[in-house]
Amino acid sequence: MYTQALNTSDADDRHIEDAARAAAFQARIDAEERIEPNDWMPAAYRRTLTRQISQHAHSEVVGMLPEGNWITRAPSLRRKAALLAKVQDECGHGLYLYAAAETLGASREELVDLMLAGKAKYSSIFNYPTLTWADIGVIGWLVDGAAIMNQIPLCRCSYGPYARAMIRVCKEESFHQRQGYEIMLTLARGTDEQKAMAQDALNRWWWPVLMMFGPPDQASQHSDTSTKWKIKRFSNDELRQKFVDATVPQAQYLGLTIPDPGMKQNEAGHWEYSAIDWDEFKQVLAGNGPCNHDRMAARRKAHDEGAWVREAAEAYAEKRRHRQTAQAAE
Ligand code: BYC
Repeated sequence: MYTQALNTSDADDRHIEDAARAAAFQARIDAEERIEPNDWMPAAYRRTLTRQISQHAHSEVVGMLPEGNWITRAPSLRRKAALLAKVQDECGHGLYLYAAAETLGASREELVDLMLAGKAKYSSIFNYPTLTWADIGVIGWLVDGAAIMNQIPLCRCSYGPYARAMIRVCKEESFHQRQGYEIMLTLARGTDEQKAMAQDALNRWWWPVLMMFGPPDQASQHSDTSTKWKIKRFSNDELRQKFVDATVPQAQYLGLTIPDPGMKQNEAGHWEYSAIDWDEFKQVLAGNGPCNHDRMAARRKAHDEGAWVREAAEAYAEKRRHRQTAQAAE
């Protein structure tokens, strides 16, 4: 009878131990301490970060496609060099992010395979086509502008490797945003035809860019836990509003019109925008956006064609390992 009272199973002990660790973990987060790869973390924290960081990495890599489409058609050597550098930067961002995700125990191969199998998401925005040169201006101005708004707070994310990767990414995104705005300024001050092209690109990209920030707060399933863990510092709607408020004066300076006739500034100075078509967002996430099929096909083709590079890198690493073992044995 007495022994029964003391008879807790290993599983119960583990449960108590995990609860104590989870409390200590949350206390570290609340104290603004950084969590590093070898620190204990709840499995759900590891899962949510692996999901977010890998989706972010996939977005950077898929995001090279719409702009890469214009490298050979950029209107001057200067534009070509800047665009080439920007697209290379996006590739670099993907690599830092896969490396950050790997510190959580998931290999880059397995994360990439999930994306290629259609099981991991990438940003909805990259499922829209780049029809004219003005789209390249709008992507830099608005897509990178939205990315900066979302990523600056991620520089203070609780997970060290992600937060540190974001610092460099944000610096580079800032160059991208200016590059895009300068293209828009040139077009907006150009001929009537160029100005019309700039306006048309703004009309097509405005609403998809607002969707980049994710579903409205009441429909955002991960926000509560990600906020508690200080992965997220602002909600999807808060960042969307900050972006709109920052962008309206930039559009005014360009002399372009935001395609939202119902938009008005409230007494607090915020720009109130009309309802977003969340059905379109859901369709794009479900694989039915204008370019989902093309983007996945292009990624799968690039992956298959890069198989020999991965094999060569493996063979070289193996050769180096052998050499090092042989040298150590001498
Ligand atoms: N597109 O609970 P929620 C770039 C998903 S690349 C697709 O609010 P969370 C650039 C979400 O994943 C910029 N899916 O989620 C590159 C979740 O689905 P799962 C990419 C979206 O994570 C090249 C579900 O909807 N930036 O800058 O709390 C050239 C519910 O959402 C989207 C990042 O990845 C979307 N737009 O918040 C130029 C930033 N939105 O996973 C530029 C890092 C939501 O349950 N990520 N979903 O199946 C984040 O900050 C957050 O993950 C989000 C979403 C704010 C995007």
